[in-house]
Amino acid sequence: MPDLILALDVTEKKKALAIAEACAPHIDAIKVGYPLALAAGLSIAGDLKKTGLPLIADFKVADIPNTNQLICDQVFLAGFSAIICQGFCGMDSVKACVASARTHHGECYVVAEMSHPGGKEFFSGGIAEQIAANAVIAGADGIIAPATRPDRVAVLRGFVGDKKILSPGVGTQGGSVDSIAELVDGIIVGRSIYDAPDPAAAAQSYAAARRRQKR
Ligand code: O7E
Repeated sequence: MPDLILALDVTEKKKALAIAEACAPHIDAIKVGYPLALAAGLSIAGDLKKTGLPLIADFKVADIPNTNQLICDQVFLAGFSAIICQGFCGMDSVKACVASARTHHGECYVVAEMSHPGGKEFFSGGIAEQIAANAVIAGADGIIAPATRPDRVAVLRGFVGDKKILSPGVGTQGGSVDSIAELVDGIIVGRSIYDAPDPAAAAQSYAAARRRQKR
Protein backbone atom coordinates (compact mmCIF):
# COMPACT_ATOMS: atom_id res chain seq x y z
CA MET A 1 0.00 0.00 0.00
CA PRO A 2 1.58 3.34 -1.00
CA ASP A 3 1.95 6.20 1.47
CA LEU A 4 -0.40 9.16 1.17
CA ILE A 5 1.61 12.39 1.14
CA LEU A 6 -0.13 15.74 1.54
CA ALA A 7 1.32 18.53 -0.63
CA LEU A 8 0.68 21.45 1.72
CA ASP A 9 0.84 24.29 -0.81
CA VAL A 10 -1.11 26.68 1.40
CA THR A 11 0.32 30.15 1.89
CA GLU A 12 -1.42 31.14 5.14
CA LYS A 13 0.51 29.64 8.04
CA LYS A 14 -2.50 29.34 10.35
CA LYS A 15 -4.57 27.61 7.67
CA ALA A 16 -1.68 25.31 6.74
CA LEU A 17 -1.22 24.19 10.34
CA ALA A 18 -4.96 23.65 10.82
CA ILE A 19 -5.17 21.51 7.65
CA ALA A 20 -2.06 19.54 8.63
CA GLU A 21 -3.45 18.81 12.07
CA ALA A 22 -6.88 17.79 10.75
CA CYS A 23 -5.43 15.53 8.02
CA ALA A 24 -2.63 14.02 10.13
CA PRO A 25 -4.54 10.86 11.19
CA HIS A 26 -5.11 9.95 7.52
CA ILE A 27 -1.74 10.75 5.90
CA ASP A 28 1.82 9.40 6.12
CA ALA A 29 3.91 12.49 5.39
CA ILE A 30 3.65 16.19 4.58
CA LYS A 31 5.40 17.79 1.61
CA VAL A 32 6.30 21.46 1.97
CA GLY A 33 7.29 23.43 -1.13
CA TYR A 34 8.16 27.03 -1.94
CA PRO A 35 4.59 28.39 -1.54
CA LEU A 36 4.42 27.61 2.19
CA ALA A 37 8.14 27.91 2.99
CA LEU A 38 8.37 31.36 1.38
CA ALA A 39 5.20 32.53 3.11
CA ALA A 40 5.90 31.12 6.56
CA GLY A 41 9.67 30.60 6.66
CA LEU A 42 11.68 27.41 7.12
CA SER A 43 10.64 27.36 10.77
CA ILE A 44 7.31 25.97 9.54
CA ALA A 45 9.08 22.60 9.83
CA GLY A 46 9.22 23.03 13.61
CA ASP A 47 5.49 23.81 13.73
CA LEU A 48 4.54 20.89 11.48
CA LYS A 49 6.69 18.47 13.47
CA LYS A 50 3.97 18.56 16.12
CA THR A 51 1.90 16.34 13.80
CA GLY A 52 4.54 13.63 14.31
CA LEU A 53 4.71 13.06 10.55
CA PRO A 54 7.83 12.99 8.33
CA LEU A 55 8.34 16.30 6.50
CA ILE A 56 9.53 16.33 2.90
CA ALA A 57 11.12 19.55 1.61
CA ASP A 58 10.19 19.98 -2.02
CA PHE A 59 12.66 22.65 -3.10
CA LYS A 60 13.60 20.80 -6.32
CA VAL A 61 17.21 21.73 -5.62
CA ALA A 62 19.02 22.40 -8.91
CA ASP A 63 22.47 23.96 -8.55
CA ILE A 64 26.17 23.15 -8.49
CA PRO A 65 27.17 20.50 -5.94
CA ASN A 66 28.52 22.91 -3.30
CA THR A 67 25.40 25.10 -3.36
CA ASN A 68 23.15 22.03 -3.36
CA GLN A 69 24.90 20.74 -0.25
CA LEU A 70 24.57 24.12 1.53
CA ILE A 71 20.83 24.28 0.67
CA CYS A 72 20.18 20.70 1.80
CA ASP A 73 22.08 21.19 5.06
CA GLN A 74 19.83 24.15 5.93
CA VAL A 75 16.72 22.11 5.08
CA PHE A 76 17.72 19.21 7.32
CA LEU A 77 18.86 21.50 10.15
CA ALA A 78 15.39 23.11 10.03
CA GLY A 79 13.85 19.73 10.84
CA PHE A 80 12.87 18.25 7.48
CA SER A 81 13.39 14.53 7.03
CA ALA A 82 13.72 14.44 3.24
CA ILE A 83 14.79 16.68 0.37
CA ILE A 84 13.73 16.63 -3.27
CA CYS A 85 16.24 17.65 -5.92
CA GLN A 86 16.29 17.85 -9.70
CA GLY A 87 18.29 15.26 -11.60
CA PHE A 88 19.04 17.24 -14.74
CA CYS A 89 21.96 19.13 -13.15
CA GLY A 90 24.02 15.97 -13.28
CA MET A 91 25.22 13.14 -11.08
CA ASP A 92 27.62 15.29 -9.00
CA SER A 93 24.82 17.70 -8.05
CA VAL A 94 22.56 14.81 -7.02
CA LYS A 95 25.39 13.18 -5.08
CA ALA A 96 25.84 16.38 -3.06
CA CYS A 97 22.17 16.25 -1.99
CA VAL A 98 22.48 12.58 -1.12
CA ALA A 99 25.62 13.30 0.92
CA SER A 100 23.80 15.96 2.91
CA ALA A 101 20.87 13.62 3.46
CA ARG A 102 23.19 10.92 4.76
CA THR A 103 24.99 13.35 7.10
CA HIS A 104 21.65 14.35 8.60
CA HIS A 105 20.12 10.85 8.56
CA GLY A 106 17.53 12.01 6.05
CA GLU A 107 16.32 10.95 2.62
CA CYS A 108 16.85 12.34 -0.88
CA TYR A 109 14.48 11.99 -3.85
CA VAL A 110 15.25 12.97 -7.43
CA VAL A 111 12.69 14.34 -9.90
CA ALA A 112 12.89 12.06 -12.94
CA GLU A 113 9.86 13.22 -14.94
CA MET A 114 7.22 15.86 -14.16
CA SER A 115 3.46 15.43 -14.16
CA HIS A 116 2.21 18.53 -16.00
CA PRO A 117 1.74 18.61 -19.81
CA GLY A 118 5.01 20.55 -20.28
CA GLY A 119 6.78 17.76 -18.41
CA LYS A 120 6.87 15.87 -21.69
CA GLU A 121 8.90 18.56 -23.49
CA PHE A 122 12.34 17.97 -21.99
CA PHE A 123 12.04 14.77 -19.92
CA SER A 124 11.13 12.60 -22.93
CA GLY A 125 13.51 10.87 -25.34
CA GLY A 126 15.33 8.87 -22.69
CA ILE A 127 16.27 11.75 -20.37
CA ALA A 128 13.93 10.65 -17.56
CA GLU A 129 15.28 7.12 -17.80
CA GLN A 130 18.85 8.45 -17.55
CA ILE A 131 17.95 10.61 -14.54
CA ALA A 132 16.31 7.61 -12.84
CA ALA A 133 19.36 5.42 -13.47
CA ASN A 134 21.65 8.18 -12.17
CA ALA A 135 19.52 8.54 -9.04
CA VAL A 136 20.17 4.88 -8.27
CA ILE A 137 23.92 5.19 -8.90
CA ALA A 138 24.06 8.36 -6.75
CA GLY A 139 22.49 6.45 -3.87
CA ALA A 140 19.26 8.42 -3.70
CA ASP A 141 16.29 6.93 -1.86
CA GLY A 142 14.02 7.19 -4.85
CA ILE A 143 12.57 9.26 -7.65
CA ILE A 144 9.55 11.44 -8.42
CA ALA A 145 7.48 10.25 -11.39
CA PRO A 146 4.12 11.39 -12.80
CA ALA A 147 0.79 9.89 -11.69
CA THR A 148 -0.65 11.51 -14.81
CA ARG A 149 1.32 9.01 -16.95
CA PRO A 150 1.21 5.56 -15.32
CA ASP A 151 2.79 4.03 -18.43
CA ARG A 152 5.86 6.20 -17.91
CA VAL A 153 5.99 5.29 -14.21
CA ALA A 154 5.99 1.62 -15.19
CA VAL A 155 8.95 2.25 -17.52
CA LEU A 156 10.85 4.19 -14.85
CA ARG A 157 10.19 1.42 -12.29
CA GLY A 158 12.35 -0.75 -14.52
CA PHE A 159 15.26 1.66 -13.95
CA VAL A 160 14.95 2.08 -10.17
CA GLY A 161 14.04 -1.43 -9.02
CA ASP A 162 13.20 -1.39 -5.31
CA LYS A 163 13.96 2.30 -4.80
CA LYS A 164 10.91 4.33 -3.89
CA ILE A 165 8.76 6.15 -6.43
CA LEU A 166 6.73 9.09 -5.12
CA SER A 167 4.07 10.22 -7.54
CA PRO A 168 2.31 13.60 -7.82
CA GLY A 169 -0.57 14.44 -10.15
CA VAL A 170 -3.46 12.58 -8.53
CA GLY A 171 -6.74 14.48 -8.32
CA THR A 172 -6.71 18.01 -9.76
CA GLN A 173 -4.08 17.18 -12.42
CA GLY A 174 -6.13 14.22 -13.63
CA GLY A 175 -4.23 11.22 -12.24
CA SER A 176 -6.14 8.58 -10.28
CA VAL A 177 -5.28 6.43 -7.27
CA ASP A 178 -6.62 3.36 -9.05
CA SER A 179 -4.25 3.66 -12.00
CA ILE A 180 -1.10 4.52 -10.05
CA ALA A 181 -1.26 2.93 -6.58
CA GLU A 182 0.14 -0.45 -7.57
CA LEU A 183 3.12 1.15 -9.31
CA VAL A 184 4.40 3.50 -6.62
CA ASP A 185 5.43 3.84 -2.98
CA GLY A 186 3.87 7.22 -2.29
CA ILE A 187 0.98 9.22 -3.74
CA ILE A 188 1.28 13.00 -3.47
CA VAL A 189 -2.03 14.91 -3.32
CA GLY A 190 -2.36 18.67 -2.89
CA ARG A 191 -5.38 20.70 -4.00
CA SER A 192 -7.85 17.80 -3.98
CA ILE A 193 -7.25 17.63 -0.23
CA TYR A 194 -6.36 21.13 0.98
CA ASP A 195 -8.93 22.90 -1.24
CA ALA A 196 -11.73 20.44 -0.37
CA PRO A 197 -14.59 21.74 1.78
CA ASP A 198 -13.50 19.19 4.43
CA PRO A 199 -9.76 18.46 3.95
CA ALA A 200 -9.73 15.74 6.63
CA ALA A 201 -12.61 13.89 4.94
CA ALA A 202 -10.87 14.20 1.56
CA ALA A 203 -7.62 12.85 3.04
CA GLN A 204 -9.55 9.99 4.62
CA SER A 205 -11.16 9.10 1.31
CA TYR A 206 -7.77 9.11 -0.53
CA ALA A 207 -6.34 6.96 2.27
CA ALA A 208 -9.19 4.48 1.85
CA ALA A 209 -8.81 4.44 -1.94
CA ARG A 210 -5.11 3.53 -1.81
CA ARG A 211 -5.87 0.89 0.87
CA ARG A 212 -8.06 -0.92 -1.66
CA GLN A 213 -4.95 -1.40 -3.83
CA LYS A 214 -2.68 -4.39 -3.35
CA ARG A 215 0.89 -3.00 -3.32
O1 O7E B 1 -1.69 19.16 -8.21
P1 O7E B 1 -1.74 19.09 -6.73
O2 O7E B 1 -2.41 20.25 -6.10
O3 O7E B 1 -2.22 17.76 -6.21
O4 O7E B 1 -0.23 19.23 -6.19
C1 O7E B 1 0.79 18.41 -6.63
C2 O7E B 1 2.05 18.72 -5.87
O5 O7E B 1 3.10 17.93 -6.39
C3 O7E B 1 2.52 20.15 -5.95
O6 O7E B 1 3.17 20.47 -4.73
C4 O7E B 1 3.51 20.15 -7.09
O7 O7E B 1 4.49 21.14 -6.93
C5 O7E B 1 4.13 18.77 -6.93
N1 O7E B 1 4.64 18.16 -8.15
C6 O7E B 1 3.84 17.99 -9.25
O8 O7E B 1 2.66 18.31 -9.24
N2 O7E B 1 4.38 17.46 -10.38
C7 O7E B 1 5.67 17.04 -10.48
O9 O7E B 1 6.07 16.55 -11.51
C8 O7E B 1 6.48 17.15 -9.34
C9 O7E B 1 5.93 17.66 -8.18
C10 O7E B 1 6.68 17.54 -7.00
O10 O7E B 1 6.19 17.49 -5.90
O11 O7E B 1 7.97 17.32 -7.13
C11 O7E B 1 8.60 16.85 -6.07
C12 O7E B 1 7.83 15.75 -5.40
